[in-house]
Amino acid sequence: MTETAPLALIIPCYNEAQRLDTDAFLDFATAANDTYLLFVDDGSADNTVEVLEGMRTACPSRVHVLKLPQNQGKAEAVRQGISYALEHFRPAQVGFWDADLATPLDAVERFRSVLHSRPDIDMIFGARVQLLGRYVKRSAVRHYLGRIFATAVSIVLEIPIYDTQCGAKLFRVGPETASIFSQPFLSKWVFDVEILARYRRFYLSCDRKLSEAVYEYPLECWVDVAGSKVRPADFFVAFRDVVRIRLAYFR
Ligand SMILES: Nc1nc2c(ncn2[C@@H]2O[C@H](COP(=O)(O)OP(=O)(O)O)[C@@H](O)[C@H]2O)c(=O)[nH]1
Ligand SMILES: [Mg+2]
Repeated sequence: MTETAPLALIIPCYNEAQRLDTDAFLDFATAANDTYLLFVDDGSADNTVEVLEGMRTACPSRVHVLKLPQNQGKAEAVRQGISYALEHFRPAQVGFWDADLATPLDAVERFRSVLHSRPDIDMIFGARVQLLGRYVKRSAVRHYLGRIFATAVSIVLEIPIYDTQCGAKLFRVGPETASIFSQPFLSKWVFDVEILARYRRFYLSCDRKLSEAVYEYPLECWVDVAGSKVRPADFFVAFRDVVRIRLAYFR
């Protein structure tokens, strides 16, 4: 079945049965009548699939579930979700959102309004910037590690980006989108950086600049939700992956 939707939002889920705020997702799905939610179960070992099926039953027109037979990591779960959504829903916008709702869903409409008002922008990235008047709560350690990482990425990608790793991102669908997501990523952890590297390579072919196509949206609210499966050692893996991305995409 092929459907059309202005927005298809992918929510990668790995062992999320305990954390998933099903009411928040269902309220959002019911209110946003031009949006499909595609939950991708990444081979969870808990009863995530049951929880997802429950949401689908409650709102079958808006909630879809894609089940991966085994755990493949967030990068592949997002990639498969986006490819599936492009093929089945023919959306005008796609995106992905962390299942823990560290970024609340009300930011989705704010991101979309930027895509509407700025035709020059192809992607909106949530940015976790601690400014007065906003509620951005991250542990000091994660904040400073994040700053070091973002600085390294801006040097490697040669763009002054503040936050590549926030799990809230939307993309305008264009003729290039399917091919950006068609091949598995090299990196399990910093595929966000790899997406940028892929767009950069595409823009080079049409004389555009990556830095002029990305909009970082300073989030009004972001809360580090307990239960993260990312370990401190992944910080070093992330650096290694950034180097691999540079070698693979900047030749
Ligand atoms: N850690 C992890 N997350 C996954 C995996 N597959 C999908 N995800 C999803 O990726 C998102 C981010 O995970 P989380 O543990 O909150 O990471 P963090 O907030 O970046 O520390 C959540 O929606 C997870 O369910 C996986 O294999 N490992
Ligand atoms: Mg999280």
